[in-house]
Amino acid sequence: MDRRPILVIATRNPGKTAEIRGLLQGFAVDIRSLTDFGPIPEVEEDGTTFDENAYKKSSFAARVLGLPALADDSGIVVEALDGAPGVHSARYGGEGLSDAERCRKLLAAMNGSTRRRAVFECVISLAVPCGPALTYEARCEGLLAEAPAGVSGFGYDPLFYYPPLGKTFAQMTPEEKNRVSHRGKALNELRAEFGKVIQWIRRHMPPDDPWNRIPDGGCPLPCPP
Ligand code: ITT
Repeated sequence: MDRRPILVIATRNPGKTAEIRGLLQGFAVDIRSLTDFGPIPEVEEDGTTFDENAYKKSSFAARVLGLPALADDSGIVVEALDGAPGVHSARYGGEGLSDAERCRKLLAAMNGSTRRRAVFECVISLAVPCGPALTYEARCEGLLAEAPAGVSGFGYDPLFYYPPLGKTFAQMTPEEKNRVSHRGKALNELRAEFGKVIQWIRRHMPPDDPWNRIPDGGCPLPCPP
């Protein structure tokens, strides 16, 4: 039986799950996603900031499952649209649209504007069942392309042109995107202090929890490359 401590990735977005799993690879932690636990009620993401929504998702999952949970709230903030879609990125244009339809909707809203600056923002919240949470946040600045380009990634990746590499997120390999993206940067901060994060989780979990059976001293888990 796997006795490694469990960390839940509290997202229903498969694109995010894949990226977060990739970024947390190499740690001796059993990473589970919400789909590993059967039906769990959905949290209403009615916060006005990425921060609020990230905490809502992580603390809800941690409380319901009794396990440390990591959530991501993110979105694309477009200057010419006064910050839209922002926290509403996942449902921009209405429920039930595909990623491609949302991209088309965003391009149509830009109506040929020459102001193309856009920022991807991400807040990662890691909560324990008794309530407290750690927060990491990062952003990535770029431009909205005039037309979709590339097939990798998810969401608005085909529209997000990153000038330093001369391509959209959807034209990058996962490794390239992770090095520069909002999510990659936020999770790299977490990775950089993973030893401390583990100590923090341990203090908030019961003494007999697998998190508290990690040996004491130094970085208690194998560090990623
Ligand atoms: P969860 O709440 O279950 O995590 P979600 O997709 O609803 O999934 P958000 O509320 O955080 O997540 O919405 C984020 C949306 O922003 C996401 O659905 C994409 O449309 C977009 N987005 C965020 N990060 C992105 C990225 O790296 N590439 C492309 N689009 C991204």
